[in-house]
Amino acid sequence: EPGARVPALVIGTGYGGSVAALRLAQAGVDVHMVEMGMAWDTPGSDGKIFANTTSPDYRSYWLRTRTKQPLSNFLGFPIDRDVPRYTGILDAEEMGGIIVYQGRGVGGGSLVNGGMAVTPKRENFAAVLPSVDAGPMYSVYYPRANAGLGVGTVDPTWFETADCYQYARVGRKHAERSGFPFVFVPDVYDWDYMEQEAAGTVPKSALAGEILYGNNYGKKSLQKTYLARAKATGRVSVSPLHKVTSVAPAAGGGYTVVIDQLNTTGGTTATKTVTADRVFFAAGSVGTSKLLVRLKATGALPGLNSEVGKGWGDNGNVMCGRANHLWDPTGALQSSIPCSGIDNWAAGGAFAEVAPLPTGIETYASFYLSITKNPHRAQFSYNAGTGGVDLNWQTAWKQPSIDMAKTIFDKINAKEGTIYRTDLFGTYKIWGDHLTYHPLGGAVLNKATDNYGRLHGHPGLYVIDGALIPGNTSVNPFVTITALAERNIEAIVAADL
Ligand code: FAE
Repeated sequence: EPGARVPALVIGTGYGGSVAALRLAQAGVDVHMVEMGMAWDTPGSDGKIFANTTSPDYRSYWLRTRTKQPLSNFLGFPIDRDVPRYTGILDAEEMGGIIVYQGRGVGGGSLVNGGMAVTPKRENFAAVLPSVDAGPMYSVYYPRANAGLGVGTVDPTWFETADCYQYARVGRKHAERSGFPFVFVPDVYDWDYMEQEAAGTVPKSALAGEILYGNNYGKKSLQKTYLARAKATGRVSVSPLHKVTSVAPAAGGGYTVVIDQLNTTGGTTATKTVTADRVFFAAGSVGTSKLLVRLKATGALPGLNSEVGKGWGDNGNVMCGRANHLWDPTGALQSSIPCSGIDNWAAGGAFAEVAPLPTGIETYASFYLSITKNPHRAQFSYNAGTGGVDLNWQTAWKQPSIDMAKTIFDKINAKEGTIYRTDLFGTYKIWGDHLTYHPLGGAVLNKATDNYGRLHGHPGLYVIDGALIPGNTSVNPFVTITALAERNIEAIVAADL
């Protein structure tokens, strides 16, 4: 309520925010979570909470009047369409040289993501988080995160015969024929539920192509895991459609937090002010970075150091498709939840997810999202003219990612006698190099903060999300974001409360 004082305020309800809320509440602290997106707990007129990927509607995009699909074209035809402006679930945020996709709503990215829950190889960890001791991460915090998230792996026996994973078996065959290690990728999707979908005994979600705009069944989003446990403590409240716009030291100690209440077309219906003893920035890499950069530049948080806004990367994301021969169909039915990948990190700097192309028709296409060792790092800066925050990422900075992905796919194409698809991202365009699903960094651990996420210069302010991670995790990021949050909040609860 306006004017209230809260012991702990968490900005955002994604992975970092959900871990912070649960562990603070378990330590006896009352927590208030502020989320700019919707609650996503009420069905629309079609009886479903979430829209299907094949038929985007008002629920699909954050305040856009036209869809911005990651695959913009199919067979040469543009597939974007008009939608009503609404506080929908997927934000395609255009940041200069790159489109950054993010989830909006209670659960953050867990609402829209593929659920791929990958722990980096331990030998790669020192490059991911150089200041963090790997020992406790791998013995305590990664296991804790995996358990809390409900991570599991496809039953390898079922995988061999499931129609919906023919595309993954073709991906495996081509990877192995070219000598690349093929790996199963764990996921938070309920694998038993997916088997029941395939058997036709339950309503379909993964097998109905649901993913980008939410899964109505089967996916264990944060709403079903960390956030459910946090709410069950009785100490956590959540305000959806509320956006934090300012945090500044309060006269009597603590911080004054200014919050806009939004309506579903994005308008502000009220502005509220609360005081918080502690504030946890968990608005995601972009959300947290933009807030901190603006608050430093405008003098609201003058003590923040010059590392704020730096060290941002795209996790080296790049996408491509390959056109298979007619004897290698990938299946008309494809599970929207990927279950496998090709690991060429050590030799070529690329880890490629064998991704679905759930169009409902046979496409003879293999589709891949690669995570690469892209070295480029961008910086957020305040734009006094617009009052906004810009990111200086250059589109050309994707070239190293393309080169690394080619270490896998040029070889496979040569071996199979196949070519790249040129119809998925425009006309005659091979590489999906215009986007990232994995924004990381902007308030890097042990630089903008101490080694546990305490922001320098303002005691009681913390960063606890993907902004802490300097640009790359070598695999999909949310398990690392969750495990790091578990590590940091344990230290904060022990020492600061
Ligand atoms: P995040 O989950 O983004 O949560 C931040 C929350 O803060 C959001 O709900 C925002 O709406 C909210 N917020 C932002 N600004 C404000 C403000 N000013 N006031 C109030 N609330 C605010 O942050 N990762 C994987 O590991 N595996 C995958 O399979 C995978 N697939 C993906 C697919 C898609 C399409 C996308 C978009 C992402 C995918 N990711 C995947 C990335 C993953 O979802 C992402 O790294 C995490 O969600 C980031 O977690 P954070 O806690 O940093």
